[in-house]
Amino acid sequence: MASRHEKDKAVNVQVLLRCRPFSDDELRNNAPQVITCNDFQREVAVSQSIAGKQIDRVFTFDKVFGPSAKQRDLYDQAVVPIVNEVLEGFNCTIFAYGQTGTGKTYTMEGECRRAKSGPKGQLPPDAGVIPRAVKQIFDTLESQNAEYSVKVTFLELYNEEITDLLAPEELSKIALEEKQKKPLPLMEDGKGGVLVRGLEEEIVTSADEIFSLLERGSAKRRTAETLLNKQSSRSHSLFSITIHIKEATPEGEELIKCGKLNLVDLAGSENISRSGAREGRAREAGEINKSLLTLGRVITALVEHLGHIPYRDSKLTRLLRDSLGGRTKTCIIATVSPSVHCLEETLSTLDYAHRAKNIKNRPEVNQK
Ligand code: ADP
Ligand code: ZZD
Repeated sequence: MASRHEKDKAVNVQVLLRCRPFSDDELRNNAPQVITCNDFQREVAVSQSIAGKQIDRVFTFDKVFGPSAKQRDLYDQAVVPIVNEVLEGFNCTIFAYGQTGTGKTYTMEGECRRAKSGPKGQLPPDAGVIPRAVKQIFDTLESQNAEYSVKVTFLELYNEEITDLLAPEELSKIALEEKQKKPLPLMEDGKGGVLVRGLEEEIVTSADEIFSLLERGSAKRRTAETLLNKQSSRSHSLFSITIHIKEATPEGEELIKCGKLNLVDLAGSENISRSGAREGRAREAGEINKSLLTLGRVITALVEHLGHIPYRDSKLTRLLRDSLGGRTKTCIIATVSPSVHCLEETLSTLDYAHRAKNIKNRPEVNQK
């Protein structure tokens, strides 16, 4: 039986909702708006009128970011505290979940359209969670006088195969296809976790160094996408940053704090539409996204307290097992479009995200 003390440590997965603004296309076509965000009340209202009847549904989340919320607003309000916990020695994970085109990559990575013109040492306004977290981590580490080390990994999961986005680029199609035949294997690490054998772990000493690695990663992803005809909406990406900080206790003993931040950009949620007909056709086409499907099943098993949690059924859930009912602090950012044209998928995203609020984790500091 779990002691009362242990029970008290259980914390729910935090679920945030972000609704993107209308795109220029949607504005031109006067797409009707069906989503209304009340950031202050943490509520999202979905309104539609069917055959003259008005239907309204309201969902409440831990935080809501409406169309006018900027990258910086979301980061400052939702991510700064998470990164601080990583610096305190917790493991934390942020997932972006939603239909393709709703802003998962914009939220997690961002864009750097006007990056070059910006003042040195500052991020472009469209920078997403990854570059901002990297900057916050190094700004903090550099302002303290403790010894530290930082390492990063960046991988892509496509069709249950892992590709290393940081491995030095091989530009030829043949080299890429060769590599693709030998995707990196997942192995048990003997400590209850898993590791990706052969994954490049880059030890980095500055934010700028990570930014050049990200550039290499993005370029590699684009090349692979084109050459191998990948459909990016079906891939998951996982950027991880691990920090070790050496501290002295007041008694003069040495203490090593270790924190890890996982930033996950999931495949488009339309890839697992609940519609049976679509699933049937998709399955024939070999398009079922096993990892996304298993993620949904793991969440169901956790919130319904089923005895068996099917972590082992996909690479994604094996890699991120500890984030789902384990000792990692987890946050899900669900992304939606305001337009009526996305209504069905939006409702499915809202239901999925709302249900995930019931997952409980028991975060623990890693300390040696
Ligand atoms: P996804 O990764 O979910 O497929 P993207 O991140 O590619 O979606 O976003 C789709 C488009 O919408 C991109 O052009 C992106 O710049 C834009 N976009 C998404 N979210 C926002 C936002 N919150 N503010 C402004 N533009 C956004
Ligand atoms: N979303 C863009 C990359 C893309 O899909 O290509 S934006 C951020 C996190 C992880 C990887 C890339 C980035 C990105 C970037 C773009 C170009 C070169 C390097 C990195 C980025 C965006 C804003 C600030 C910093 C990095």
